[in-house]
Amino acid sequence: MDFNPTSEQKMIRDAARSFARGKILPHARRWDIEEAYPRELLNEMGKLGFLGVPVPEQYGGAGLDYISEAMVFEEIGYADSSVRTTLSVQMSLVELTILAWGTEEQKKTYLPRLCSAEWIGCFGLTEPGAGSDAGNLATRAVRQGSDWVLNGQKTWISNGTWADLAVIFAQTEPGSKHRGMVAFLVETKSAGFQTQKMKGKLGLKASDTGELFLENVRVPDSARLGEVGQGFKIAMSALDNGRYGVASGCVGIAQHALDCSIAYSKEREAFGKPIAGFQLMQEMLADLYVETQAARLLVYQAGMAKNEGRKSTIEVSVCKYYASEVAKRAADKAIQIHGGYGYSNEFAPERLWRDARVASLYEGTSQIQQLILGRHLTGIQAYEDEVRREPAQVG
Ligand code: COS
Repeated sequence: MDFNPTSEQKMIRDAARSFARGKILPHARRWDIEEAYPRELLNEMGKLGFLGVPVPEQYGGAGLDYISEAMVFEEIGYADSSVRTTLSVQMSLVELTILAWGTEEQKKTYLPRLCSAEWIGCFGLTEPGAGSDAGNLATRAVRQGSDWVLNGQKTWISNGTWADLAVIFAQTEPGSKHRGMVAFLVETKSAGFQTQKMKGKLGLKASDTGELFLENVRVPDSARLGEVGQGFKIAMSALDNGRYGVASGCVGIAQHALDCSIAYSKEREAFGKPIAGFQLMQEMLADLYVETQAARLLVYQAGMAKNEGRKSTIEVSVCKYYASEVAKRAADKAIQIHGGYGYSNEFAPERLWRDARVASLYEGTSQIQQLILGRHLTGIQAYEDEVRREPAQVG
């Protein structure tokens, strides 16, 4: 076990840090207020290799390891979780899913475009009536000759209105639950494919979130990802990557909360002294530091499993659960340390707090992670009706 980053990992981390602190952080507050960031930012990140970190070079990626990927997510997430969310969906949920399940043709066609940000991808699993219960899809896929016809609606889709390519999950046999699920790579310019922006989010305001509407969208059988009946497994294995990205981004939120709290507490005076010297402040800073570092190490533990090519579901659930809860607590503590100023968008903690909130909802709630871990520890499957009582998903 070695906790020291390799020279390659250091290089990509430093490049991501300098890009994030120079080109994202100074604008994050404005983008949050304007509820958008410039699409061209992604092209710049594509050129630097941040959009295809673990994708092999032959498909246009950077060919690096999963710890490097986590470091990029942490650095971008430190600056702006909206931008990190775009990156997570693009890299973890779309590219890595095509890499794992796609045909050679699909990999060659789509991965270089996605790694360079020429194309944007989204992940169409969540529906108005299916969030945590991801096997309960209403979107239908019906075979017609050599084509498939897709009908349905997806909601809370990150990158939804920007996307050129959507991974769409659908049901082939209603009533068969996850056994009849199938996945497709659907180009969003296809006839019958429409999107609509979702507004009014608490956080991640600058990120693109949309609804997808599929009305008689016809795709060839060659657009199918994996086999009919493998859709649920594809979705779950994709989430093993997606949740890892969310957890890494949460470490970035927590680190930002810690850094700005240290800086503020050394500057701000009360009772004639910098508040950093008061022990109750130091207690909060110490907790922030320990929890951030613990979350980071749990992310690296999952990254090591991924680097070794092992199934990482458990390690990923552990770090997603912990890091997303830590990010919320850290942002909350940062507000407390900043006092009244923490309640204003003039300072970072307010945005960190709003952005952190979604992390224990999307890509599997904290309760879903507990359920996965509970099953793992006891060997007992949760009761079906318990799964259905989960709150609605954001994804
Ligand atoms: N990787 C590969 N396959 C997996 C898997 C994983 N991580 N997790 C489950 N599977 C497979 C199982 O092996 C099983 O296969 P068989 O039918 O061949 O035995 C199948 O998928 C069904 O698994 P399971 O019985 O565990 O499914 P459940 O319906 O009980 O669902 C939960 C399990 C609740 C954990 C799952 O539905 C889930 O993660 N829900 C949350 C979805 C989510 O995160 N949504 C967020 C929006 S998407 S951005």
